Amino acid sequence: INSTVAAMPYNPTKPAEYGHDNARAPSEGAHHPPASALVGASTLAETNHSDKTGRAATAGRNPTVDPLDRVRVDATGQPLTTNQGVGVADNQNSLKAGLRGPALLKDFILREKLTHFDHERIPERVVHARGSGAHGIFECYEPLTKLTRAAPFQEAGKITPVFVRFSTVAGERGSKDTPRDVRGFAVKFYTDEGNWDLVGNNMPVFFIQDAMKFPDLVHAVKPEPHHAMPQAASAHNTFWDFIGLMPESIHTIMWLMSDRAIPRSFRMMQGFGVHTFRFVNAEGASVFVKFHWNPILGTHSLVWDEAVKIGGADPDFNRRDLWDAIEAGEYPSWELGVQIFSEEDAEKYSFDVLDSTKIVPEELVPVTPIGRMTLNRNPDNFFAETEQVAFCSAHVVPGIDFTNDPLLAGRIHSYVDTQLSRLGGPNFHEIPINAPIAPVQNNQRDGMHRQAIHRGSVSYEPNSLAGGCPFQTGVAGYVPFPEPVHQDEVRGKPEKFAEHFNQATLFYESQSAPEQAHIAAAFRFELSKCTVPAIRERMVSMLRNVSESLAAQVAQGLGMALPEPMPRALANPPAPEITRSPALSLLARPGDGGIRTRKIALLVADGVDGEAVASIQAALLAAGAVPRLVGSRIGPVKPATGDALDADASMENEPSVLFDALVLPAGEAGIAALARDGHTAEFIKDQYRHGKTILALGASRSLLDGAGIPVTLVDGSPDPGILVGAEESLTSSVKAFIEAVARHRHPERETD
Ligand code: HDE
Repeated sequence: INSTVAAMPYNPTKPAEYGHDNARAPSEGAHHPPASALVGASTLAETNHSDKTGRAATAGRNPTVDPLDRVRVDATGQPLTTNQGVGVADNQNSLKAGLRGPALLKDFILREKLTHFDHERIPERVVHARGSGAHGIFECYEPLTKLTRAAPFQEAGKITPVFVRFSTVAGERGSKDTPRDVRGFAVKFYTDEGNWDLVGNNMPVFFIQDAMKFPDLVHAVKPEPHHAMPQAASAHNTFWDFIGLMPESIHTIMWLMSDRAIPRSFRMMQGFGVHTFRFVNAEGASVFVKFHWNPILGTHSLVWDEAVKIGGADPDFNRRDLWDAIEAGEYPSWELGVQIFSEEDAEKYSFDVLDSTKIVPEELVPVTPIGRMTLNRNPDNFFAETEQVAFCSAHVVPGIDFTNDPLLAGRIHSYVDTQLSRLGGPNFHEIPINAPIAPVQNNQRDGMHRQAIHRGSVSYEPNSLAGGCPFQTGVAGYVPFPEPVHQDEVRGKPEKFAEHFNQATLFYESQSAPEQAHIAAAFRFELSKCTVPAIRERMVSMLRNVSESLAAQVAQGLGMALPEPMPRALANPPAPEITRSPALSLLARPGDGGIRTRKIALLVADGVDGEAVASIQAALLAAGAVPRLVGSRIGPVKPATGDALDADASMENEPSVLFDALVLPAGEAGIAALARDGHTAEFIKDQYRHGKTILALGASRSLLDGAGIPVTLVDGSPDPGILVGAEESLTSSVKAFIEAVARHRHPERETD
């Protein structure tokens, strides 16, 4: 081949990219072949073996690896080919009639390459366009055979593979991770009896009660159609115009204005099935069930100013966090909990369990943990897996059934329908990430992109020519719960659906003081972006039915007089069962009390006390955190004591908002050098403003003073998140620091 290439009429003064003899080609070994999916389970990332970002992933096999192996492609050591498998001799130059002549139409290799490229994009999801996915497993705690015959819940220890996709809702595919928004939490269980998709959100309630209103809701929140602004934001006229006219949305709006709408991490948010579903057991008996995912790391949020700044510093903040944690072997995990109640109990509640704008308070029906999900493998290819995965509320398995929630009914239709245009036809179930591990046999045939090659002459049932196969399963397959239906056809809503405010009040009253303050601030921010005064007024009049104090704060924040309360649809609404639900506050969800995977900045400069830096770094690594040495620039740092340090981040490329906590070093010369850099005070101020823990060692207290940071709260008591430690008592200072970081944030510091 080489001699043929050499004989070709190259322009001798302008050889192909790598030269005639490939002299400038990357040498063998200079590229990084992916770890073979067939041999081990670890995936490739430059951070995989870095103690700066955690520990190396442990090798382990995920059950979903096996079925997908048949389609995984690894080009290591392989020649380049066309899609027809023809070797490509030259991937640099199109075919021309002479070196300066016209390109030739018969260059099928160029045309195939460009044609494929022209069609690389597919339509993004109409909602939830931006998302991040991962593979994992679900493990059942105890058999639930009394309640359901659903395959994942039949035996203690039973493992079911899953694929999960987290998402924002309103933003486009390339938008940022940190807008104020609901987050999607969609789980595909590849069960032995077919795929079950639990397509949930990180909030337990939804804006509307009936699928009829979904397109209106989405049109209202998406960028306004005349100028396509704002991107990934609800703070604009059309959204609040719609909400003000839809009092049923107010409960979900309270969640949306709370810190739940700006999660610190996908790994630190709850998930909810939202609707009431049914469990059905082998005898056909049914109970109502609501699904809850509770993260082992606790439920934690950003604060708004931080979320806004992260949007610029790292728009992939949540995506990177999930990816890095899994690469580092810090597999995130959630407990699946269920609330189980009977139809008779449900009849008695003050709200309707078919209304997706209502929760069933945990104080009324406790959440029982039934299993644990762990995400332990990143996708190999974002498009093939995360983009092409198709979730669908209609994907249920025997043992799981629907209720008459009118929102759910619309979803059962919508998800299949949307894939027809998004994934280009009715065979999207054959795309590897969507294919069940349970065998698929039926008489559906043909259509775009059909993969299966069906054999034989029979594609109908009943048949005798194929011996009646594939045959109906009878009760072994999916049998719907025989819910009796005998009513007139009407367009309308049940009476209890008309009560909108009890649970909005319950949510607000159950929050801690800082959480309530954040809700008021969020309303103030969002409504201040509405340019039509009547829209602001309508919202504040609605808030008067939730909380007079909240309405007054928001009105004050908007510089407006309090309007009359909005008339209620029900003059005498049913009294709520409870008026406080501690479970609704983030304070109820601290997690396991550790600091695993928390990113901690250790500021460094020439002249810092290197021994202290190294020892803190080691202690934080031992606690499972991710300490990073952050300098004025990246690269080597000469400490006053100890070994040379290597700053792997700078205050410019990894600003303060990307870290959960901060350590200021000891060492006079180093402190002086940091004080000379204008970024230092900004870095410290943002840590402080966002309620994070700061440890100031030795003389670095002067950096706090320089940034105007007090070490006490406004009432004069010590700030529990500001620790000033002497170098001699390093061990106890670091211990206190770790405990303070585990509290996530110190909201007592906040003044608005
Ligand atoms: Fe969705 N929703 N939705 N939704 N939804 C979609 O399906 C829809 C609703 C949720 O990561 C779409 O494949 C209707 C509630 C998630 O791929 C679409 C209604 C909840 C995801 C659709 C709702 C959700 C979607 C867009 C009201 C929480 C992302 C692309 C009747 C329980 C899944 C797609 C993923 C995606 C329709 C309301 C969660 C258009 C009609 C309530 C997590 O089919």
